[in-house]
Amino acid sequence: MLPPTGLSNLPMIDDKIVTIERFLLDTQPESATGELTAIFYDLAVAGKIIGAQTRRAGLLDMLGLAGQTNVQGESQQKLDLLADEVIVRLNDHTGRLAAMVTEERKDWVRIPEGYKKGHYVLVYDPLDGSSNIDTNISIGTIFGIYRVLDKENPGRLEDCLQPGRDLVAAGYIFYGTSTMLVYSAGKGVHSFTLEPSMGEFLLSKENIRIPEKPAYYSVNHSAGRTWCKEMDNYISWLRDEYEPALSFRYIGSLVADFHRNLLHGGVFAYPATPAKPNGKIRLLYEAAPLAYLAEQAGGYGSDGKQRILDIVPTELHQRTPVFIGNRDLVEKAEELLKNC
Ligand code: FDP
Repeated sequence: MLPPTGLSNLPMIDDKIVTIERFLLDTQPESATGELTAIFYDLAVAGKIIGAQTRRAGLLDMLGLAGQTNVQGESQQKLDLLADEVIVRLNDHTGRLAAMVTEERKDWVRIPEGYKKGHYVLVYDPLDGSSNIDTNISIGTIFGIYRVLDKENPGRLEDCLQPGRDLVAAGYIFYGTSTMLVYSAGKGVHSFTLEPSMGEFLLSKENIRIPEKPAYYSVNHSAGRTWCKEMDNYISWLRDEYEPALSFRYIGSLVADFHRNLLHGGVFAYPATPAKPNGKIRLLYEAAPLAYLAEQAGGYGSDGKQRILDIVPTELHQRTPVFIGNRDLVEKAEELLKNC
């Protein structure tokens, strides 16, 4: 049955319009305190603010470099700093978090004096793919949420250095042709699309599964001249042997590449090279949350030798090679790269 006129342009599931707030409340376990749900809701608000600023960036002279470099020595874009500030200011006083780790700050973020510490830790990359901002390419915010290790003594470095297998939830907010929030709290992957005139995230896909037949492989081919020969073999296998034939797509904006491969099937690879022995992608707030989402959607994430979710971080800003996507495509990387 066609929905009544005027509703046909709203995302609906089984003829129902479901807001993110409704979905979060309806799907939280009975025993839940509501703390995690509230963190999600604040992240959705952050997504609305960052999405709005991203769209206005060209008008407001927010594009371009802010004249500083972050902890990885990369130039910080003005929007990176703004996105980071939005997330900290929305979350540091709510009493739900005990610590935050962000790509933009060298040390982990403490809860300011005078505010209660909560039981969760938020790790995030406020604006991933930011080297693409100036050219109007889709970018995103990636996040992961952990429980503190000791509720009696919350907010320590150890709380921040947990392996991805202990994530309570993870997701990303994607600033593309529309703004989308995609998350999992351990029971499937769900996406919400921002209805811009109402400012509401509406459920657009429930229980996303990576299609069994993948469509794409994504890697920066220009790094190929320095790959080990096993990596060359892997790429040849993807390009020349895999059936059905895969198409090559690489945006160079991780959330955008991951999102496309999640919906259409495929693998995103950022391998090690002699110049970048640990690749480029950060373990804590990029690789682990996306590997968690991939596994929740029936896929897999590996560093080429082991499951990404089993890597215990020793540093906040540690990098890792990544292969994330359909399980068979990622397992083939592990098989071929054993001796790389
Ligand atoms: P960016 O430097 O623009 O922030 O992790 C950072 C990242 O982008 C990813 O979003 C992206 O997948 C990757 O780097 C692109 O790196 P290359 O330009 O080396 O391919």
